Amino acid sequence: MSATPATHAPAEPQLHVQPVSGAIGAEVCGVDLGRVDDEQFERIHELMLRHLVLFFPDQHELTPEAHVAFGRRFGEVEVHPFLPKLEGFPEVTLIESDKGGKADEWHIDVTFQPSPPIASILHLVTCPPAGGDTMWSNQYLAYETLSAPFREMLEGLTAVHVLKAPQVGELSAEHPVVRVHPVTGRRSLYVTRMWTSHIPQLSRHESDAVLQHLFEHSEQPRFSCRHRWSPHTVALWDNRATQHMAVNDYQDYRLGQRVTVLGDHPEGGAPRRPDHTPDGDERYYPRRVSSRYGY
Ligand SMILES: O=C(O)CCC(=O)C(=O)O
Repeated sequence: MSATPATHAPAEPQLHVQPVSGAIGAEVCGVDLGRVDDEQFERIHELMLRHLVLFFPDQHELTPEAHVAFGRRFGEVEVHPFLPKLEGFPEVTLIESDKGGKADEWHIDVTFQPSPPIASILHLVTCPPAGGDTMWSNQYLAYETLSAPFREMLEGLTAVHVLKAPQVGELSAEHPVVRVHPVTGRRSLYVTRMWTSHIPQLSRHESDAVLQHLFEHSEQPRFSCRHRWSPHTVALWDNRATQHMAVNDYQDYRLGQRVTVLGDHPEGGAPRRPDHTPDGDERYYPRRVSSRYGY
């Protein structure tokens, strides 16, 4: 009887993946984010592209160094222009409930910058006994469920995203209303209630009406998942094709530490110009500018 030769093929990474809704999100168990090997990283990256937000429970040992190192596997990590940071770790932004850290409006992270983050990694260190959940919404689905004529109308339009904050004055950037994901090639809606002020190719009234419709459309529960936190769960999301918001229904202390990854310049279809020229009495001015905290 001949002996079966030992096989030295690398083991399949033992990740257990469980989708958390029909639209977006999966829980991933069986990995220590402080010790991710190349093979596990490739699998996590692929899962992020597929599910858009991943939840890694029980990351009790995740140090700030390891959190930043995990972020660096995706690309250069951001130092946020002004949000509070963990002492000694400028790349770790603090989301602290008793210091205004309640991001309770739908948003895409940092779109008021020309190059917004591609991904965010949030380590929930302390959470209230109940409440303080976070929701994510799938912006591929939001785009794909618009009617064909409406999608056609949006093609090539841009939107201006504005932050006004005492620490930095005004920051703004212009991005396509519909962007094309650089890896998957899929189109997604890329406007967001917290930051998007106007569509410069439309009149003010048209822009307000179109944006209001897009905000309401993109925030629907049918595109979303809602995550109930336990301490030391880490969420990783693709900031190019999602929006998120934290539900502000609690009073107890809540602390998150976030690392965000740079490396993107949102691209859409061929731009449609020129910008709208105001005529008569109609003053084109973006009516809705945000003065929120700066996520
Ligand atoms: O606190 C949360 O759950 C979400 C925080 C947030 O919106 C962000 O990190 O951009």
